[in-house]
Amino acid sequence: MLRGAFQRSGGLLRRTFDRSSSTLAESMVRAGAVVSVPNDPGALRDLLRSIDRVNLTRIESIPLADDAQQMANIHLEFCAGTEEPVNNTLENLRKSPSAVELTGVPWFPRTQKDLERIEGQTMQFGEELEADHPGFLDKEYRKRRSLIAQADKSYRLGMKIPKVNYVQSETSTWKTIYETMEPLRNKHACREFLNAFSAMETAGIMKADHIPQLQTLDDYLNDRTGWRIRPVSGLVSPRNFLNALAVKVFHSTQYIRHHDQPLYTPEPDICHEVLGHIPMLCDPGFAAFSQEIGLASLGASDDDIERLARCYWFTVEFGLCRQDGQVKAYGAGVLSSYGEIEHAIMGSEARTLVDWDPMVASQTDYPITKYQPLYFVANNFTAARHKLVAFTSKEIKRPFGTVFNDERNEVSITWQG
Ligand code: HBI
Ligand code: NLE
Ligand code: FE
Repeated sequence: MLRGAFQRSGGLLRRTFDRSSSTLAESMVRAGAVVSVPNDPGALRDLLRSIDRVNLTRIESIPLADDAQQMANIHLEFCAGTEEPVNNTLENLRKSPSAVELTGVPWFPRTQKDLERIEGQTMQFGEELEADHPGFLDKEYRKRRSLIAQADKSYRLGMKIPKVNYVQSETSTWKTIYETMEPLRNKHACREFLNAFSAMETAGIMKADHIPQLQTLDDYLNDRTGWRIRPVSGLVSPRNFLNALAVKVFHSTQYIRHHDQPLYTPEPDICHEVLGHIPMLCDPGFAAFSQEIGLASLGASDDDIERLARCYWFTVEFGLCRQDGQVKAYGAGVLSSYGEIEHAIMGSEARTLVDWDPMVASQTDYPITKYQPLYFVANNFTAARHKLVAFTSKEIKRPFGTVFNDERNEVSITWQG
């Protein structure tokens, strides 16, 4: 059971990994293992002999269900500059007489600080515009974007998020979206969104003629639900993106879409993040739902990451819900596109609505460059989360469970043996 032990770059949506920005820490080969050893004297010592020529970065016992339990379960993580010693250690562990059961698990964060290890890793799509993008041939636009990207790339934990001095044309794109969206949002957005949005307007953070700075939003959001924003220069791999949700971190872009096509862009941009995601993350029920997807993604196999990414897409990005007998929008991709919101809510012939069902969503493909043909409709975020938990606890195959410890602000591992 050692397949998928390495942290791999995700290939979903056929975007490739940009390694040019890797620093030394990021180019380490990392692996983890959850090892079951007999609860006998000497067993742990035998196990540790297996660990050779790698840096042991975590060794932690997983709490036993009770003292009489025969097996102790240990979560190990280690890294090295090349694959060979890491492979060798996994091989040794597998042969160790004490390791009754061993499963290689991809590296995953347990705290916000752990995310330092994935800093600076983005996928190419976000930074190198593709040929059909309105900004592809616009040299000025491209220059501007890479300037903003450069600042975000050098962001490290603990720093203030780089401030962007948006120029007049950028502010005017924002204003167009903000104002065009206003009546649509009041008509079609769910109540959680509208409450959060008007609170932000009252606080002076949301307004039509000024793009808010991510640092301001980070402080505001952290006060409400304990979530943090990390600036990022483009797309993060699905695994890293979902893993971060488990520790209440949302990766956010800071550049803005091309001014020629404000009504819809396939990429995330500052308008999508701020007019879609951030208000929703101020709602505790929705935040808990998002975090649950993240918790399920920790140490999951590549296949399961893909299934969870689909669940994420059909809820956090493009989810609809029922409120007072009407269909409303809560997905950020719907809330940030004045083209798509009308299509989603009113376009009766052009799209299909089905009840939120994670099993179905996890198997359904979606287009990423046009309006969605299919939307899932939830009843409320608590019910939606319960359905998700029922699905992940049955369908996501891992040798352990993950829960968030609010007091310690970190993920705890539980044994489900
Ligand atoms: N990266 N920066 C960024 N923003 C996203 O919204 C995003 C991402 N990577 C993957 C992703 N979204 C999802 O669609 C899933 O694949 C998890
Ligand atoms: N289509 C959305 C918008 O135009 O705001 C962005 C979606 C990002 C996944
Ligand atoms: Fe998004």
